[in-house]
Amino acid sequence: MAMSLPTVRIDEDRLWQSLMTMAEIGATPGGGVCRIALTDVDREARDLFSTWCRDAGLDLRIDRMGNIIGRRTGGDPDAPAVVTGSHLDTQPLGGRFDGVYGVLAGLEVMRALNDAGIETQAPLEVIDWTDEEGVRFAAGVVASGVYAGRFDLEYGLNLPDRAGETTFARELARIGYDGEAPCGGYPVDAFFEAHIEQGPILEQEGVPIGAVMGAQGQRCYAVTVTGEEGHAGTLPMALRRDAMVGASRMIDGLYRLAFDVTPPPVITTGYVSVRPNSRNTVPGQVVFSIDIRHPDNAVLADVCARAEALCRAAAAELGVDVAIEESSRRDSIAFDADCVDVVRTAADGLGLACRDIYSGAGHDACNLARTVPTGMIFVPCKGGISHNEREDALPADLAAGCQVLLEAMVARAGLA
Ligand code: HGY
Ligand code: MN
Ligand code: MN
Repeated sequence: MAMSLPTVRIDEDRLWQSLMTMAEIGATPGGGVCRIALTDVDREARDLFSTWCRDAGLDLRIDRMGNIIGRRTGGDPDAPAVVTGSHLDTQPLGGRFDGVYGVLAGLEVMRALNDAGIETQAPLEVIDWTDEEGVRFAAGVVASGVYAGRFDLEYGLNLPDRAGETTFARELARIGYDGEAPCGGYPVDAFFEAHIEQGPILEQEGVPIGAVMGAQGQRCYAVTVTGEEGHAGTLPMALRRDAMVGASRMIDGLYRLAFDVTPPPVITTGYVSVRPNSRNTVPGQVVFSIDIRHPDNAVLADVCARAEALCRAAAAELGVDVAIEESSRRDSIAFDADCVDVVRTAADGLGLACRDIYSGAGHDACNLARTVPTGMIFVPCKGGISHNEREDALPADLAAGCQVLLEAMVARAGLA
């Protein structure tokens, strides 16, 4: 397919400026962003995105999981839409591009088509998916999961936050994004997500576009280690049931396990909470997270079984109790061959080098791919750094990915 729209160019400066303006919301002293889902800062970002969508003439709706959907009608307004989007929420010490690039690149596609006076045959939509990162509620991508039919609505709305103080539904209502539109359950023609690679390959190879083939599988756990509180000065070591020592032994074992499998999984303990968390009390309870990922589902299952076994063995050795709760799981997923090809062809038509690539990170696209033809477009980020305040990307790379997104969406939607 030749380039379908030689005259329609996205505006690199407008895209960059939108990203920098959005990055001011939740800006951290280290140059990153903290916009945790369903906080007041998230609401501020949502409000700004909603205003920009309206300014671009999009019809705006909020669905039951708070997903914000900007719709640009087409020649056939009843045709299933070609959809794009990503997430505005971030990690606590997140970057200025993870997620937000995909949302604002989608908006820039709409703006560029407006400027050129082009109408597509199928409608286009751009979505901000609620709580992709899962920092406060469960293990992430829950709103796109409900939309794609992976989770039921009640499960999503009733999710407790990690502190056990509120629920997803209450926080949605508190920030005014408890929408009434149905969350999924209607036909969608295709979904494309533009995202920084969050890894080093594209930058190292000097390739501006990644045609994403799929994403690895993932399982997340919350592990509760229970011992007994005691006096740090009087309780003899031999009599202690120290939950911190138990958790430490398990976490170290999990780290070593990752180097004992080929090709290796990735295993991370990202949070630990200690009770009573006092210098001079032997910890009675420690709760920690486990995030295990691997491209091969069978290997992933085997690594998870070994991980659980080593936690139980450590507990038995130290005389503490252990409870292991799975908080989420997602099999590895392959994206739609036609959508992957549309991305490759769009890059080729623009004279942009493109290579097939596999995603180590999870994305909302992984949920959509279960029921909708889905593709992703990766662009380089500096040093492959992400989930880090130093996350960075070049305006030209972000613009190139956005131009490919425009071409891919129009190729799929057709011209009115
Ligand atoms: O965890 C992930 O892979 C995504 O960045 N939320
Ligand atoms: Mn992301
Ligand atoms: Mn992320």
